[in-house]
Amino acid sequence: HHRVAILSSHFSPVMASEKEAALAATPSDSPTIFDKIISKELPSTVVYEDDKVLAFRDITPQGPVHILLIPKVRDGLTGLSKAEERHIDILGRLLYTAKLVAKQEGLDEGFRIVINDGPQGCQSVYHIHVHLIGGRQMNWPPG
Ligand code: TR5
Repeated sequence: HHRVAILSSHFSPVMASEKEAALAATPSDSPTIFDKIISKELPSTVVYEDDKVLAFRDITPQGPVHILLIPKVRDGLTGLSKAEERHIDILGRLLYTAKLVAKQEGLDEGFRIVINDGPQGCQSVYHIHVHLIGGRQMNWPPG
């Protein structure tokens, strides 16, 4: 039993995270873990904060730098596919802030921006977020 647990966690990290995404993949308007990060009820490593945007380090980094940028108020923006005209300002602000944070993190050679959407996009948290990943050579196409 113990051995099975070790094998499954050691040899199936991709399957585990895909399963996690699939399990969490029911798009929902319920509060998410990010609300607790915004309220500081849960600790996170904040790298940038203003009145509209919070940026903090991803707990499972996919590169030397992996930061999530989120709107402090979700306002129905569970994912990019739910964007309405009223979200145009915050969407622009998230991307512009990603550029500022990339500079702050010294990602002068480049970086990757990702927004996962929905089950097929492997979205696992239904509070829109921009991934900023860098500090290593990226590959294309993504998985
Ligand atoms: O899969 P998508 O695109 O929805 O991205 C969600 C991201 O949130 C993943 O990269 C997770 O690693 C990240 N995540 C999940 C949690 C978490 C986090 N990043 C920082 N801190 C976190 N806490 C405290 N708890 C999480 N469940």
